Amino acid sequence: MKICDFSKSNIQFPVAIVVSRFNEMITKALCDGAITRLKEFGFHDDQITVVWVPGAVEIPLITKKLAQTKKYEAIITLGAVIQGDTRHFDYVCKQVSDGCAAIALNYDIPVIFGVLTTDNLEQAQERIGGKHGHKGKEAAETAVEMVSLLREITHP
Ligand code: INI
Repeated sequence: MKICDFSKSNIQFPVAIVVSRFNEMITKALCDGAITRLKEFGFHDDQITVVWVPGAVEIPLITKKLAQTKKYEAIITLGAVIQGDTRHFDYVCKQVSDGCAAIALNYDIPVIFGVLTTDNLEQAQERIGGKHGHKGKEAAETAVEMVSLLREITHP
C-alpha cells in the first residue's frame, strides 16, 4: 500500500499571492498570515510575489496571467467577499470561485482558494486569527502540501 500524505511537508518554491484590496482590513491580515506561515516553512522573500488587485472579481484574470508565466508552482488567492443588501455578493462569489477553479485545472497549478465569503464582517474577523483559525495561514499550508503532492505524483 502506498499512502501519500504530505500534510507535514516542508519545501520551498516560487509562489505568488494574489490578494484583493476590497475589505483591506481583512485581506491585509490574510496576506500577512500567509507570508508569515510561508516564512515559517523556510521560504525566502525572493520566492514570494505578492500582487494586489482591486476586488475579488479581478483575482482570476491576474491569477491566470501569473499561471501563464510558469514562474510559480502555486498561486494563493486571498480576498474577502462580505454579504451586503443586494445580490452583488452572489455574482462576485461565483466569478472568483469558478475562475480560480478553472485556472487550476487548465494550467495544472494549485490555485489555493483563500477568499472568504461571509455573511458579515464578524464572520470574516473570526477567520483571520479568531475562533475559526487563520485562513491566510491555512492557505499557505495548503499550497505547500499541494506542491509536495503534485511533485510526488508527477516525479515519484
Ligand atoms: N469585492 C470584494 O472583494 N469583496 C466584496 O465584498 C465586494 N462587494 O461586496 O461588492 C467586492 N466588489 C468589487 C468587485 O470585486 C470588483 O472589484 C468590482 O465589481 C469591479 O469589477
